[in-house]
Amino acid sequence: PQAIHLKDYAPPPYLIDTVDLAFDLGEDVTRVQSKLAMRSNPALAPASATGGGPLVLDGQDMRLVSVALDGRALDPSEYSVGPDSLTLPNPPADFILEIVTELRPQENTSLSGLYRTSGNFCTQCEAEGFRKITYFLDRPDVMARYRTTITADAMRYPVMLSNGNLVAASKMEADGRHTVSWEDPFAKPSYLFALVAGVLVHIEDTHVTKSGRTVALRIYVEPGNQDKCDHAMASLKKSMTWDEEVYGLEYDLDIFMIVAVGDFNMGAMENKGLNVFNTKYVLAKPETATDTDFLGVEAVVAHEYFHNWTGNRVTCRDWFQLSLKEGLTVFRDQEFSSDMHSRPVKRIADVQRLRAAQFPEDSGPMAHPIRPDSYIEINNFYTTTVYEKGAEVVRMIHTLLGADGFRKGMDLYFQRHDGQAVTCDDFVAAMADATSVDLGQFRRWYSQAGTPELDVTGAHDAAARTYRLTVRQSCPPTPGQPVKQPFHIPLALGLLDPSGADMPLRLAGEAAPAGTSRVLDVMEAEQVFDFVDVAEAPVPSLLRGFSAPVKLRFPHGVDDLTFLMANDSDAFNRWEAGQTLATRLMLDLVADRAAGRPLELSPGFIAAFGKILKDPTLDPAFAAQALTLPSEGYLGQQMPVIDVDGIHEVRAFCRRAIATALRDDLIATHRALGGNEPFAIDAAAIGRRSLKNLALGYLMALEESGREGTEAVELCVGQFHNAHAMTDVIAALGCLADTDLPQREVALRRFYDLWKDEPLVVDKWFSIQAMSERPGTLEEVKALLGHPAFEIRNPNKVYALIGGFAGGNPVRFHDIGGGGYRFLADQVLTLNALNPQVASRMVKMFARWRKYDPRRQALMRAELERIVQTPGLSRDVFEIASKSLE
Ligand code: B3K
Ligand code: ZN
Repeated sequence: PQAIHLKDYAPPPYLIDTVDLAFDLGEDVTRVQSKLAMRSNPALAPASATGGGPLVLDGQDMRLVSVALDGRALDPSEYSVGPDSLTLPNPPADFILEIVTELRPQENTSLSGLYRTSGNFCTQCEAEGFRKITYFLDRPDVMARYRTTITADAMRYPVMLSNGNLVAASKMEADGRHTVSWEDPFAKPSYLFALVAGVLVHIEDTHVTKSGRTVALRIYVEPGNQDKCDHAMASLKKSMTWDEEVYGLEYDLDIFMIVAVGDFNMGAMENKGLNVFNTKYVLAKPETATDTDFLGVEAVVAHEYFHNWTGNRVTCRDWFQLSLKEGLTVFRDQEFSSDMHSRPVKRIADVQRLRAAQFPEDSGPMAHPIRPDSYIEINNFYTTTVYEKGAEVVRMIHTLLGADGFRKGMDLYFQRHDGQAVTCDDFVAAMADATSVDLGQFRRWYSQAGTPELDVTGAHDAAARTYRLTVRQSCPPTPGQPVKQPFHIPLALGLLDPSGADMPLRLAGEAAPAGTSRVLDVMEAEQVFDFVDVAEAPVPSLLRGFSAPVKLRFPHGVDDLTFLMANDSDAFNRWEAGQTLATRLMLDLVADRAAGRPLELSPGFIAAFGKILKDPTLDPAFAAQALTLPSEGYLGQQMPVIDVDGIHEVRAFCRRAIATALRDDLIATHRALGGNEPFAIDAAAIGRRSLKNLALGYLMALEESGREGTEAVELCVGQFHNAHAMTDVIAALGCLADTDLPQREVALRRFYDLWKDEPLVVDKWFSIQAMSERPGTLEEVKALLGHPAFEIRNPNKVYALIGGFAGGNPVRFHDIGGGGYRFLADQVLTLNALNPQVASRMVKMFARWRKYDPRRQALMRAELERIVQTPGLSRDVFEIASKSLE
């Protein structure tokens, strides 16, 4: 397979002004007629009678039936068809092209293009699925106006939807079929096209925009799911209001539709006026969805809605610019969720996610800049780097410009580029031009991969009353980028005086202090910042709010970290200080264990935990985050060679030590928060549930310790059987799943029996078993592949069972016997033939094989080699597996 490079970008030789599509949906064959109004691209050369040279249309996995140019049917000698293209050697400057193709959606297991889900028809066109529907210039810089006509059996497909507004609908004809037409007045790239047809029910609401237009809002689901749509609808309405208030952006069509489907490769898709969602991000009611699910629905509904402006009205010139829409839209959905709930709690969750997934990607074989330079398969670049690090880059611009400056930049961006397909450079230029902030050096964030590292030291001079911070930045090499230029890093900080208060901050040369928390511009490889009027040695609070996606090192002592945990005015850094302390202590214990020394957890650390647990003034949601030990994955990242078993054992040891010491407080916390209060999905109620379930988790760490554990097991089993909210049920079931108690099987069986008709709940049942730390988990996972509820063609099932095991169960997946690796490779090869995008997500779990000990390295490497050598590999899997081996 060939790599595609950003530097080779060339504008399209032809443009398409309008697209008329007619779908005839059939059980066996679906026929698509496409009528394109085309002309040679005037931006390229003065229009000539001979047109713009050869026209190469993208297309694959279809049968071409006919081609006509300006009404004349072409003879097959007048064009050529390849496996992924249709070429007309020399069309005129201006013409109508009519193409008829035939597809078999029922055989399309890739879930890209037109496919079937639960008997319904559905499309997914981003990034390159439209070319599986008809021959087209399937690239985002070709924007056209679409009219879509759909004909199908009226009984089987009573609902037929496409982008834009409904312009015509027929009654059932004599042949039992009916027809509808939709028209989208906004020019869009082909990746935003959508069609849905089938048996669907909907709930409906309206939103009145700030300027007074009424928009119809509809959420379509399969019959039986109407009772799980209210939260998605409420989230949509909040998103629409938020975008009006914060960015002045209104919705632009008369109707906005969401359709939830059970078979979907990712979370959701922002098709113009017709978002298609994975059911996971629509369906939610307290009995079936956890708090995490509710928050996920809200965030993804908002994300897809926000794309209407950041992605659809202004789209990407090419797929290298993906972060233009994704980084910006993730930033917007993060800010929305922060405004809806608790800002620090959301920030902590987002940073945890970045560290858990993006930092490893950025230091592994697949590391790439947020604007990649090349790809083999674009679907492999919908990464946490493009999305989450992309959002961090936008957040840094927001920090550098301030909220008002950022808004001015957004206004200018839309003023300049509405209706266009543009680049990341265009976005940065709008931000800089609107505010005259120099973002020249900042642009390196778009071109350089890798997580920068900041080494900071501080020196107080009591006589001179100064405090000098020395900041050194570096960035490790990444594939193709051995040497990096310094980044422009916004470093937010404060200095705490011995009482714990923020000191006024005045840099040498400044006339007066400017605030107590400020942002330094770190631009050089090494830079000093001199603060004056610093009477006593301060404790610095650095990178407040995680102001840049970097790794920060500062030689804080244990006392300083404990002090920051208790006093920092920046909530994120209070949490961070605790995590830094815990990480340090736990890594020391891993070393102790490796050296055969006995393990002991610092009593001071346990006491600090106890203080947080008992502090009635703390937000319970924040307390739950502060009392969560760094994950096994995060600890592993801090080691040169990941000690899989050592980390697992030490983390379990620390949980037991904390639970033993704080047992009574944990029980009290669980009891105080444990009543079956009426369910609410606000930040306060979510926070109380998370602290309660954190306490339960710790208590269940005592389960093996005889009498002490009995009460914990009773609490847990009681919660499992009596709780109404899925959050509480799942928390208890998750604890039981790690045990060998007889109640484990009882609970798992009961849970399945209760919920076997709710696929999303069954997914939870699969993933809880896949993530069990019990030694026999791999065998259970293999057996579950044969369970009647498991379906390898359904991405959610694969992510729950196979992904849950390989991605969420480090100690069992990385078992030294290699059985976990063999299992994953087998599944990758099965999936490769069915659904390359899903297969590729699974094979990524091998990418960091070099971080392990020689024995595990050899085992993983052998599996990657077996995969690469398999004939018929998709580009998706080939790219990840081969780059992982490089
Ligand atoms: N834009 C889609 C992702 C499409 C992924 C294609 N492989 C969802 C989103 O980011 O909103
Ligand atoms: Zn997106």
